[in-house]
Amino acid sequence: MKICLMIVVAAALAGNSWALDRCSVVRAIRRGGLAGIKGYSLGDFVCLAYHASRYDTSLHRSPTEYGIFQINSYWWCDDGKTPGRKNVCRIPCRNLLNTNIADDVKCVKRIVSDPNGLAAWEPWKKYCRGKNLSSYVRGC
Ligand SMILES: *[C@@H]1O[C@H](CO)[C@@H](O)[C@H](O)[C@H]1NC(C)=O
Ligand SMILES: [Ca+2]
Repeated sequence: MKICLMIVVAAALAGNSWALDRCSVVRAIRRGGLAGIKGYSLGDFVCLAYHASRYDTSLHRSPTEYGIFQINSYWWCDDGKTPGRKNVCRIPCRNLLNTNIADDVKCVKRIVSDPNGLAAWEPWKKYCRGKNLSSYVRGC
């Protein structure tokens, strides 16, 4: 039992990632009031989070993309190093890598208000736009 637990802990540390479950993502997006903006559904935002990061709030594989929505450090957050960064969301990029995604959702709300809307995200265009997204919100 103890060994079992140690293996689980070691695996979690080695993986260094923190994925939320789907319904937690649904709830945070709902609370943030994203659904309905510019005609986008709750499913559009959940689908985006899934295809951007697989709900991994710690994802930071590219040096300029942060967290569950892969928010970019040129326009939206301050990582203290991206040249010319605008920090439109007024947030340190590291705050986009923790498991509280209320602030991430708030930043998405700002990003979506731009003319491109969700088309700012390639994964949304590729996997979510025009698709039946009911499975992303089912049961939550
Ligand atoms: C979307 O898919 C679900 C089953 O996965 C189905 O029940 C529903 O009718 C579909 N909606 C549309 C608009 O096709
Ligand atoms: Ca956060």
